[in-house]
Amino acid sequence: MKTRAAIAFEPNKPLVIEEVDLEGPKAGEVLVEIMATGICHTDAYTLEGKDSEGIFPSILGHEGAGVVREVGAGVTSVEPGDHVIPLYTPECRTCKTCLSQKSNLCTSIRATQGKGLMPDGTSRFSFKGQTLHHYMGCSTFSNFTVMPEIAVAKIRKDAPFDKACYIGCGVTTGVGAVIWTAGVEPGSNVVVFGLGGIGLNVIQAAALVGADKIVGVDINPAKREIAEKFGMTDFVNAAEIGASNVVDKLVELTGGGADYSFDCTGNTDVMRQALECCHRGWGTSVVIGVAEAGKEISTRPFQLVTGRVWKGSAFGGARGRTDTPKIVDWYMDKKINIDDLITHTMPLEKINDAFDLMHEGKSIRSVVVF
Ligand code: NAD
Ligand code: AHE
Ligand code: ZN
Repeated sequence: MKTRAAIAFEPNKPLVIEEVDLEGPKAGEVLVEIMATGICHTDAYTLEGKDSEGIFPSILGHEGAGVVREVGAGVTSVEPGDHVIPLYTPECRTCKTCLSQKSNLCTSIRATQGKGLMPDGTSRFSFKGQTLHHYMGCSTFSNFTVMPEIAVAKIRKDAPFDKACYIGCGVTTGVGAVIWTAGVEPGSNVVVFGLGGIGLNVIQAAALVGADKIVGVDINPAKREIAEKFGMTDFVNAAEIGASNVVDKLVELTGGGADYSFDCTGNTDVMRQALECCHRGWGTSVVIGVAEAGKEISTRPFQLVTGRVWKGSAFGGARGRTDTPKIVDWYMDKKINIDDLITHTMPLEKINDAFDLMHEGKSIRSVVVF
């Protein structure tokens, strides 16, 4: 079939909207009509050539929602007409990791996914005879995409696509990091670095679980107002006070250090600040931000010897098919606010504007509606 898609032909060039060719689903796969997709900073990072797994040409996008239109042989868990969220972290429920229940990082198709291919080692997308690669197993910047059955979460049909798509990455990543990765307890002092599409979800989840102080750190003061609306109690403008003063300021504000901190910037210097602002003896820092290829984190080992814990979180630690539908319920039950974080919606033809708005610090989330 033909489908409209935004193609990333090469790094640092605008996406190009074209009619591309899409092969139908093979055994264990489903054809999904993407109704809406968010644009996450990770899409921008890959488009900028910063992702060591970035492949061109490809169809980016990993934050979608849509409808199953066709299923391949042997598919049993979904059927045409089901509403789904594509999962870049699938849940096969049979691999060592899924069975361990210790992590959400299902390994069953990770190798081919990282090469921009379906589990059988081929791509379903092409343009004028040239292979186009899949991205994070999703490629939601296409009106239709093919996904492995284990990589779609079936969700309720009354959830609006233009909001539910954000649960495909940003909402689940931020909320899940607080609830599942960190396990933030009521009364905790929390510090959040980067008040964007992820950080604001960390803030709303910290408020939801009853955190005491929720300190937000950003270099863009325009983020302050919305962060306060989502539960931030204190704001630190890192650009104003200077990077070298950030840790001292946060230790002072939290009365000795954060119980939990979260990096939602992808900047490795900020990751260090996030660890070092944690309370001696127990403070835990969660790396959510994705750093550029070749970057490394560092700190004095003494920071860990004295009890601080450094950990990371992918997709908020959420088990895709099990947990994502729950987050949709929380949204529909008004326990979490998604509407106010979606600052811009646009047709596919305007998708490059979403990247500009993100880089200019003018959007929280942009959503393309097909
Ligand atoms: P965003 O662009 O919406 O927000 C980033 C924010 O960080 C902005 O408000 C920006 O002003 C702020 N910032 C930049 N430099 C800073 C600094 N030095 N100090 C403080 N704040 C600073 O991006 P997003 O969509 O929220 O994504 C945030 C990060 O999370 C990205 O690295 C993205 O790739 C990553 N991410 C990771 C996962 C995961 O599963 N681990 C999932 C989604 C996104
Ligand atoms: N491909 C990069 C790493 C990118 C990365 O860490 N991705 C996150 C999700 S970001 C969503 O916006 C993730 O889930 N990672 C786990 C995984 O298995 O990819 C690199 O460094 O090679
Ligand atoms: Zn993302």
